[in-house]
Amino acid sequence: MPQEDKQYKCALPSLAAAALSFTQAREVTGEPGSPSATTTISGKQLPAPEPKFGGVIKQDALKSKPWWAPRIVPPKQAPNVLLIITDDAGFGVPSTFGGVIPTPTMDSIANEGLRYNRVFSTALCSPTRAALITGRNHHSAGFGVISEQSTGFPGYNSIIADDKATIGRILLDNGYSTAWFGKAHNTPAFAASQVGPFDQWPTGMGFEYFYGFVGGDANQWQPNLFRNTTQIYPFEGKPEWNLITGMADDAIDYITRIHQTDPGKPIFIKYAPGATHAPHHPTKKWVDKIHAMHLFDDGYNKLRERTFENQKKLGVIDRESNLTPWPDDVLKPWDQLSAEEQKLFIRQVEVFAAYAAYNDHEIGRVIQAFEDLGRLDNTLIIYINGDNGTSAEGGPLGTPNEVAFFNGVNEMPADVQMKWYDVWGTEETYIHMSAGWSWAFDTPFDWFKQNASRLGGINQNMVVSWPARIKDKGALRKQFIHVIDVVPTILEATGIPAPGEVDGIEQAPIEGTSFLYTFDAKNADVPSRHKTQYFEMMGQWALYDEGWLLSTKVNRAPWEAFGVANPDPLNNQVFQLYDLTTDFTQSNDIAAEHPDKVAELRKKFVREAEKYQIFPLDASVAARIVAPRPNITAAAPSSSTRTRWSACRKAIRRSCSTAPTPSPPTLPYRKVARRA
Ligand SMILES: [Ca+2]
Repeated sequence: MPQEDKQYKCALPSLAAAALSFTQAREVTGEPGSPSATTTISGKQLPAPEPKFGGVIKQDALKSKPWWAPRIVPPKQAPNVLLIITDDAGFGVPSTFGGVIPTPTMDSIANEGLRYNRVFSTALCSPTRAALITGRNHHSAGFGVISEQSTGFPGYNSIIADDKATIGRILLDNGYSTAWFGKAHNTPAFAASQVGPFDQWPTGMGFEYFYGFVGGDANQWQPNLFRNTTQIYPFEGKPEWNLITGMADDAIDYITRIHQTDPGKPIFIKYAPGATHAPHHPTKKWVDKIHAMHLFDDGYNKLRERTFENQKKLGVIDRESNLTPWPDDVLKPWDQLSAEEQKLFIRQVEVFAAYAAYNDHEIGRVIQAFEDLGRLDNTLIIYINGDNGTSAEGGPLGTPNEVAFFNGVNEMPADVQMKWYDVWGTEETYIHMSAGWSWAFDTPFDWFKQNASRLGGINQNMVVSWPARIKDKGALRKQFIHVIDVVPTILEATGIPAPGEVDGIEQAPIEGTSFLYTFDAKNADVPSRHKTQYFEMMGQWALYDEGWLLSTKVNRAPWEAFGVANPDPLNNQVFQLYDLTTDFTQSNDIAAEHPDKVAELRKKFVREAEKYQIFPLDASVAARIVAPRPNITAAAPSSSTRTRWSACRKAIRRSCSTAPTPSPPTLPYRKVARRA
């Protein structure tokens, strides 16, 4: 037990001097030993060690003196923190950054605070989210890829090790209320059932309350929904029910409940809606509203040009930027599509846009709850658009059933898809849109989700507000920021240190860099403090270093997941080099002019790879989905009384990756699930 944590309860004179310096930093209120006393903690050791009893114990209570340990509270003025991250949305989606889809909530946060145009993800869902909650790189946190592709290496096993406690745990042990709403994609697939273990469910990672789904995506009409670790079915008998609204309602309830019980207690919420990951499931009201706006009638090439012009006008990209060219060899230009394809694709994108707009609206209701309770002024809101670029996993044609992609079916012709035209977005579909739209939603960049070497896969955007602290309202920040920087920023904002030890386990260093300095107008244009960053996803990689970006050339489209993988992803690459300080859109490859820089950055990538457990590199995609991994039933004796469905129907619903694999029953799936 470190001495610093003993001091506030220790009466021994020999320790008094040593304790003094820490006492000064600690905020204590109330009479020590009284039931109402509070204290902050040093935070170096979590949980804070039990204080020594400071009263007097005799054989008789009348002659004894009671003593209560002080309640642990965060530093005075520590803000509420609302951390919002949406799913599968590229730079050109929100209106806040020049997109055509109305996102007034994000606009208003930008106007009340700051917008950031160089915020980077890892190119994929749970890797970004592991980095976001731990402040460590995704391979460091065991999430080189999603858990559904996990392999038995420290960088890829989808296990967040005990030496990397999450921001939820740190804030909880420092006196915050902590909650997580929406997508939980950092639970290993092999722990996502009712036998657990639950240490890597949100409630096991420092979030006192969880309301959401476990896995990569969810049917928003009938989700695999949990409250803490108990599955719930609030949608039964309510055909209008939708998770986007359901989770906003539940978050508002939660905030209100905490506030009414203890108005002084700061709240930390991770808010992670399923939108806009497939399936796109907005309400009809929002589909009708977007349809009436006719935003997409002239096709995806025009959408791209219009978005680019908006971005320049708004000043959210450099005005001298070049628009990256349309990939005619990958995606058919709009005017070469058949009339039927155009009709179908417009329907696809309107439902996607409705989903994005609906989601932003519901996020606005959660923010309003802070305002209604008078708590918005001291609330730090971090709203990140997308955990990766827009998804192209629907392939060039889109699909009425995303799961078809996971099974290698990604070319369903338009005339077949038209059978779902009228029900697109309802519970009868599990949809994805044409990749042409996805490309346009990543404007001004190219490529998509999964592409870790292209800005279309990794360059997100973000807005941040904190009325009590950020005064440079409506301004833009261009510093390089990565999702690993969010944890150290929250810690600096709250005045809480990164712990050296949690549950007796020494903690690995935080790898991100706080961007709190960018909150001040005087630092608007200072160079980024985050100097170097690697990117790696399924064998495609890049290295950012003080404005330079070394990229491996894209060698497969995201929907081509079933081919032969590159056997030597470290060396068997075409290298491209960009100067992002003058080339905002990564459109001018200068590798041929700077061979020394290319060589230097390649070496640097190897050093980063060794440091952050990126090796062994693996370029396979689908092959890893079926790789052997721990299984909740692997050690169990085979039993004729258990079927695939009885093992998973309640716990997993539509994603039964952890279940044994005998033949499924002949009953239609939904009937089996409903009957259970
Ligand atoms: Ca995602």
